Amino acid sequence: MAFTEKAVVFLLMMMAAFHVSQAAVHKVGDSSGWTIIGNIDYKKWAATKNFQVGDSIIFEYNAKFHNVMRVTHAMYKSCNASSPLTTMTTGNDTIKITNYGHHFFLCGIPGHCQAGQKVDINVVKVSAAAAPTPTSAMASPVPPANVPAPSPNVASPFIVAKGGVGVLTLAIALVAFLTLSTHA
Ligand SMILES: [Cu+2]
Repeated sequence: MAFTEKAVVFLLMMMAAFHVSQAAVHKVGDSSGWTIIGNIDYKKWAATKNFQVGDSIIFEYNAKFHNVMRVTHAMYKSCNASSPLTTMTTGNDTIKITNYGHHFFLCGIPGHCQAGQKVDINVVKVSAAAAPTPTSAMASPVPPANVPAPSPNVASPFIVAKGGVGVLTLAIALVAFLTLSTHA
């Protein structure tokens, strides 16, 4: 392999590493959006996603017919829309995930939640094995990717975790690059 090829491989690996650290945007229901038409299985939709702190969730819908209510687990289970934690009504609502755990949403229009217009966004904590300590991240010659932080008080643990994953991938890429160089 020529040096330029190896450089390209390394660059691609770098890009992959930075991609890991990028905050994602998840549109609820994908192209269908937030609706009761088509019997969309939002549980199934959520199961295919990997939600992380720092990601954004977008609810897109016709504001004449739907809304978005953030509710508790009990309210989610029973489709109780009487006292939501927050209500959004613009038809294009973005929620930034700032903490781990379950985030429950439903449509507050009578009958819609019962018809399946409810979603449980479960944000799983990055495992300890996947996220190296801040010390190892600081020892790395490559600075972690710049991740837009939600707000100062919740930002620090998130940056460490996300930056840590990026740095780990970078380290793997570096090792792969060195291996390629040695075996040329
Ligand atoms: Cu609705």
